[in-house]
Amino acid sequence: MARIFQCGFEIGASIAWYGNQGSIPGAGQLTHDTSNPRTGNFCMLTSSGVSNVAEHIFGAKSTIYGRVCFHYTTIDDDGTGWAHFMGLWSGTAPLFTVGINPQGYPIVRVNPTITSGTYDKIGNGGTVYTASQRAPVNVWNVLEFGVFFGTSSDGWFVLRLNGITLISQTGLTFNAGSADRVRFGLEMTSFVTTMRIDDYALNDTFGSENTSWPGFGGIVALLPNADVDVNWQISGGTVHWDAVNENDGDTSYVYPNSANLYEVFDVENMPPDSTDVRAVEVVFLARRVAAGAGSMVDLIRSGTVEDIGVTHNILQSDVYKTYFGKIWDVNPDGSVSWTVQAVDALQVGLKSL
Ligand SMILES: [Ca+2]
Ligand SMILES: [Ca+2]
Ligand SMILES: [Ca+2]
Repeated sequence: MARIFQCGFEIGASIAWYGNQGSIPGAGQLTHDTSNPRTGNFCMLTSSGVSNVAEHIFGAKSTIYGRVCFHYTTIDDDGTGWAHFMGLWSGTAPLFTVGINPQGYPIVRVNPTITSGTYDKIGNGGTVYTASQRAPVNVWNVLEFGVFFGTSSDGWFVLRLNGITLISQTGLTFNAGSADRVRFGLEMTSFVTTMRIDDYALNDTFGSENTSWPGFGGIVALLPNADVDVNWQISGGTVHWDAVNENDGDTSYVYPNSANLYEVFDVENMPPDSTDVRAVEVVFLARRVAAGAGSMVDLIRSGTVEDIGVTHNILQSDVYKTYFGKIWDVNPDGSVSWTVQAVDALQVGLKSL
């Protein structure tokens, strides 16, 4: 484990993002948009006050490096609000929040609090640290941080904007020694602008890859484009990959009618200008229509190696939800760094349990 979370909103449209079944009462679905994403086909967008937040649980981490990219159109010199992009939490306690203020200065909140208003899903209040440099408008900005959740005046964080360190703070005492989840999306109040968000990445410090600053990379979707080993039932078509390469609700989909059935596809190649691959993840949409069994596992096949991901207990729901799979930091075929060629040859899929 090294990359512990990533999201480029690449499945698109109005999806409830509940990660690995973490949920936030009252939180809205994230609004996706195809206009001017930083990378890939989609970003998150809003043009007014909003509280669209989802949660993903990754397990307790004492040191985290992260990235979120944002694009906004208007500086409000009189505004008193904020836009929050991400909060790192320990259970029900927020520890660390990043965002910007209406004047365009990045902000960090340490030990933020939860208020009773609408904008309480990521974290508010706490000790606020404000960067000394504005983020430029009408360009994609890369906001990165490193944070150590020390609980006895040994905590620290560093904040970078577009590769430049703007805040470096030590001597902090956090309310908990680790974060186990991220709340991501957008909370914006008293701040009128068009705000886009894209390309979240969180790394821990373990393993051989993705152990520090995420850098300026981005996330692209490689959609299924050929059937390889398809054994599920299909509705709304005859070619399996074509039923699962878009977000069209119940118009076309596949479903297993018994356990231990593979549904494996080839996927699109990397974009032609790609030079480096940092991680691979299988992300999919699913819903369960009735009570009963609904478990599946994500998997990849690389070379002659099949590697099984994480077990997903699909939620019974009227709407499709997004499921984040295992993140492979290295190619399981040889435990080596990914190459563009290896990803071009990759097969991905699910197996019913
Ligand atoms: Ca994107
Ligand atoms: Ca479909
Ligand atoms: Ca391919």
